[in-house]
Formats: sequence, C-alpha cells, structure tokens
Amino acid sequence: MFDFSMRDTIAAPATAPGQAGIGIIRMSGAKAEAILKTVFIPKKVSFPLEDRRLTLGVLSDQGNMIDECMAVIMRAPHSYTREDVVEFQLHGSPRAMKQTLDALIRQGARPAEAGEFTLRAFLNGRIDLSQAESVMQLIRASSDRAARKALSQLNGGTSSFVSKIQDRLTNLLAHLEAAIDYPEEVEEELTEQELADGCRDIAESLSACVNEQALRLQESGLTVALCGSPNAGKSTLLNALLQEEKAIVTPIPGTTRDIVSGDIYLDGCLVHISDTAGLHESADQVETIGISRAMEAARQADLVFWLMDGNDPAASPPPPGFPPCSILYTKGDLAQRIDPPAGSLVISAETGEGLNQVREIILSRIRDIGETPLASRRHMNLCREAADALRQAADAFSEGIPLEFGAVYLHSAMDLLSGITGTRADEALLSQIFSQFCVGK
Ligand SMILES: Nc1nc2c(ncn2[C@@H]2O[C@H](COP(=O)(O)OP(=O)(O)OP(=O)(O)O)[C@@H](O)[C@H]2O)c(=O)[nH]1
Ligand SMILES: [Mg+2]
Repeated sequence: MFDFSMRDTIAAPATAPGQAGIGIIRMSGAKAEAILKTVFIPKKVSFPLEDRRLTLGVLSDQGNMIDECMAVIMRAPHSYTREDVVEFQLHGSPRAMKQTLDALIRQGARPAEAGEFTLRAFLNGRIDLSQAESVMQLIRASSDRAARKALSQLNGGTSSFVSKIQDRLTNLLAHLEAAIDYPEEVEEELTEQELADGCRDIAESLSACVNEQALRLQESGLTVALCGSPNAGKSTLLNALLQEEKAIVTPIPGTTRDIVSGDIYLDGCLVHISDTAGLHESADQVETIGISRAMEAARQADLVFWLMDGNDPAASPPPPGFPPCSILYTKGDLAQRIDPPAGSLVISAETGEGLNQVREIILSRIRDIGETPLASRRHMNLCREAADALRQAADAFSEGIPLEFGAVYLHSAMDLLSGITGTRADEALLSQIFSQFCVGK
C-alpha cells in the first residue's frame, strides 16, 4: 500500500535490472540533498551542487568506495516529482546498483514502491491522473502508434477532451440551476427540452469515444488471421508479408498444424499475423486440434483473409458459419483454373503481385476501427457510465419530472468524468493504478 503522506525520501533503480553500460538510481524527497552529501564526493567542485548539472564524483558507503559516477540534483519544484530529486548515473553493474541503494537506505531513504515517483508527481499537482497513466503506457508501448497515443495523453490529450465535455456540462448545469432557483423567470417547457437535448448531445460525444476495439488496437495492435483449405498458400503469404521464412512451406497438404504468428508494422501500427492449419474434414487427431485452433483464431481476429488456390479447380470457399472475411485468390503466377468474380483480389506470393493491396486492406481495417481520445479501459468505463447518467437525466427532463432529479444525474456524470483526471480519485483507486507501474518510475 502506498504512503500518501510523502514524508519519506524514496529511492529506486530507474533503469532495468541486469548488466548495462550505465545504471541510474533515482531518489526523491526532502532528505535527498542531505543523503547525497553523505554518499557522494564531487571531484572538481564542492557542495552545494549546481542545480540540474551532471557532476562527476565518487560514490561511497561509510568510506568504502562503490563506484565512480555522475550525480545530478534537480531541486523542487523543478523536478519530475516536484520534490528534490537526485539521480546517480553509475556503471550498470547489479552489484554497484545494489550497494548504492543500500547506502541510500542506510542514510535514511526507503525503497520506492512501483509507480511511487509518478504518484508523487500526481499528488504534487504536476500531472493529472490520465497523464500519470500515460507514463506507464509510454513505457509499455509496443508500436509507434501506441507511443504516439501515450505521448498525446501525456501532453494532456485525454484531459483536454474531458475538460471540454466538463465545460459543456457546467454550462448545462448553470442553466439548470437557474431554472430550479428562478422558475418563474424561465420558460419551462423550452428549457426542459433544451436541457434534454443538451444531455443527449453530450452523451453522444462520450459514447462515440467508447471504442474498445480502437483501444485494443492502440494497446496490442491489429490481429489478422490467414485461413483457407490446405495448400491454399497461407504459410507462403505469411512468409512474404513478414519477409522471413517463418512457417514451413511444402506441397504437402496439411503442413501447418499449429498457429504460426509474426508481427509487422504498417503505418506505425503493430499488425500481428497468424497463419493457421488448413480447414477441411480430417481424421488426424493433431490436425483436428489445429483446425479448431484455426477457427478460434478466425473468430478472435480483427481481420480474416480466406485464401483460395486459383490453380485448383476444387478450391473451396469459406464454410458455412465462418466469420466475415476478405477472399484472396492465390498463386496468380500459375494458370488460373477457377474464375474469380469481378473485382476479386488475385495475389502471388511468388511474384509479389497483389501484396500491396493486401497491406492496403489491412490499413483500411485499421482506419475503420478508428481512434479514441481515451487511453484506458478505466476511462472508457467512466465515460460509458457518464453517458448513461446523462441519458437518464435527458429522460427525466423529457418526462417533466421535477428538475432536481435530472440535476442529480448531471452531477453524477460530472463526478464520473472527474475520475478520469483524478480530481476526485480516492486512495484505493490511486493504489490500484500506480501499483501497475514498474519500480523507479
Ligand atoms: N507458384 C506458386 N506457388 C505457391 C504460391 N503460394 C504457395 N505456393 C505453393 O503452394 C504449396 C502450398 O503452400 P503453403 O504456403 O504451404 O500452403 P498452406 O496454405 O500453408 O498449406 P497448409 O499448411 O498445408 O494448410 C507450396 O508448394 C507453395 O510453394 C504462389 O503464389 N505461387
Ligand atoms: Mg501452411
């Protein structure tokens, strides 16, 4: 559990564990500068160290030298946490890192909990809650797109979306309070209609952002499944898209049994492509399991391609009940023995024909899924609940129930939205969010 009092001075490695060129240890809190003086001896200057300037010196613990290192102090409030922050850059040896941390603790610091530096930045008002969450997302970002999204949130993207909605709500509430307090001066019927419309409009704006698929795309990329009969050319297409001989290709039907996957980046978006076992009736136990996995992959995917061998007159279309898919006619370099309907896409993994169009279909799926200014499931749930509250308010206004009832729903929508930026967050929620961070951030 976090200590929300911020009395302690905290310390932790800011770089990942293991051997590396350098390792950074960060310390934040009122005693940071005093502790620095007990473990660090600058080489060419004397204390106090100049603010935000790297200084070469020696780290030692009770007279025993640990390492030569660079130290920097960033005095409050111009630091990540808005407290005094000291960072040591030493050689990235796990031994030196541990000894340094032990020395800092001996001098009065305590090990930081995961996310505690960012928690302090939040508690000290340097960033709001959605920005704090974006720090974690930036660290975890698996693609340029995810990183761009986290950066825009860090720069206040989500906060500014929320605050625009809150402004519209405040405006409605002002009208509402006027109608409640001075009923004789407001033409009631019109006002109630206006209030109901205003609530529904805002609910629409919120609902438009509740796009779980867009969120999943941001977080973990687009999933694409390659399906079709045995020998249709699925593994060959996977290899061509990945530009790597990832899956085994042979002329023997039923070569692929398990799912073989690989990642590519299209337009900065991570695309996770899965090659699957050929779908057909099979008595082979291993193949049957592969086929059921292939069906599952198709059901779970954001985009499914069904491949048909244009050279095979018996090539089969997707079976009944198969999820919606784009059909690709393969082996375009060979004699075409089936007649694809007009407008179908013929590809050849051998010559590269049609592969750009395959990438284009993937990109257009990404565009269709769209983006959302919200950056976590938590934000989406709050927006969904706020939209529900606003619809209830709208119904109350339309039904002519006393205005006070609608006002309750409006206030509750306002509270829910405050939860995104954290103006009303409680300690349990903060602990839950910040404990997902890594130590040292
Ligand atoms: N000429 C030509 N041959 C192809 C092309 N694509 C695949 N093949 C051949 O077709 C055969 C089957 O290809 P695979 O990619 O293994 O087919 P698959 O759909 O993965 O087959 P299973 O794993 O058995 O379900 C291999 O001999 C490939 O070399 C193509 O575009 N042109
Ligand atoms: Mg295969």
